[in-house]
This record gives sequence, C-alpha cells and structure tokens, in this order.
Amino acid sequence: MKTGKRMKGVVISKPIMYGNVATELLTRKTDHTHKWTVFLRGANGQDISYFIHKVEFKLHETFVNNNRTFKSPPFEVSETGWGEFEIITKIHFPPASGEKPISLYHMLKLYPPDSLGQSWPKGKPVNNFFYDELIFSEPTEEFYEILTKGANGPEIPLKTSGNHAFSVESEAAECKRLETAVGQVTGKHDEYKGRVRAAENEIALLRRDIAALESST
Ligand code: SLL
Repeated sequence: MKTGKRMKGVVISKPIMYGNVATELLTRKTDHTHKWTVFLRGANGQDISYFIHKVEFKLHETFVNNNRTFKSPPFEVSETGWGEFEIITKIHFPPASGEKPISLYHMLKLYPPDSLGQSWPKGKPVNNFFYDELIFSEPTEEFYEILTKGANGPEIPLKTSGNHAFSVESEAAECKRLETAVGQVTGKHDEYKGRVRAAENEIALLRRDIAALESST
C-alpha cells in the first residue's frame, strides 16, 4: 500500500560520481575538435539505477536533440563537438519516493588546465568529474524499501584503482592540497597586510613632514 509516510530521523546517502572525460580528435573531418562523455555513475562504479527513475542531460542548443533522457543505465551521453558549455543533469526519482528531481550543474571541460596546457600529451584524456552524495532525508517508506535494496552508505575503497577514482587515499591527498593552498593564501595575506602597514606608516611620516613644512612657512 502506498502511504507516502516519511521515516522520521532516517537519512540515506548514495555516493555518486558525475562529470566528463574529453579527448582531442587527432584527425578532424568537421569543425569538431573533441570527443567527450558526460556521465552519472555510482562513485564506485556500482549500480544506481534501482533508485533512479530517469536522468535527463540538457546539452547546449547547438546539439541536435539537446535533451537526452535515459530510463536505464548507463546514464551518459557521448558526443563530439567544438566548445565547452554547462550541462544540466536532472535526476528523477521513482514517483513513490515523493522526492523532487535533483539538478547537477556541470561545466563540460575539453581542455587541460591552463597551467598544464603546454605540456599536455596529445590525445591524453582530460578528466573533469567529481564525487558527491545524494542525500535522502526522511524518505517515504516506499522509497526506503527501494533505497535499501542496494549497497548503502558512502563507503569508498582505501586506495584508488582502475574502477575507483575516489578513495580514502585520494581524499587525504585532496585535503593535503587544500591545506597547502590555504597556507599559501594565508602567507600572501600576511605579506600584503605587512605591506599595507608599512605604507600606512610611511603615509603618517610624510603627513608629519608636510605638516612641519607647512607650519614653518
Ligand atoms: C562556446 N559558449 O562558444 C560555448 C558554446 C557549444 C558547443 C559551446 C556543437 C557540436 C555540433 C558544439 O560543440 N557546441 O555542432 O553538433 O564555446
């Protein structure tokens, strides 16, 4: 029986990975420069279709049939094209869930980061995908049944490997990178504060000199 009753205090999280990979086309027949795939998957490559009703990818209007809908996996679009643009991925859940669709906004990236542009090997794929979690707070009883059919929780493996782009190890490396960046920003901030203070002191001294000159004339 469909009650639509929600389960108080229950929160279920489903780890996902979404984004795109792109590779430069080395032989070109048109103005298309890259082939790319935008996708929504389980973070560990696991099945997520049992709690998803459909996935819509909204591409730039320069693409033929720019709204692509999938009711079964793989939830992905592979295309060739010439430009970067924002892709909206709208995830719909089964009607019994009572959940509103979730939209993810992803900037399709074709080119390597500017800092690496020069040294990027020809034909090497550009990866631009992310780990995230779909959080269901107080799901309906019907949806809870569905959600708990598959693997639960945001478990990720200890180490990164072929099928597992995200791991405890990659998370720790990302934290380290962020810490280093925060350290660099704090350092720069302190340096500029020091320079502002020195400039202010100099202004005060100059003002004093001006006042002394003015009062002696
Ligand atoms: C840009 N603002 O100018 C962006 C738009 C659109 C990319 C990029 C179409 C491919 C086709 C295509 O790649 N559009 O003709 O099917 O960079």
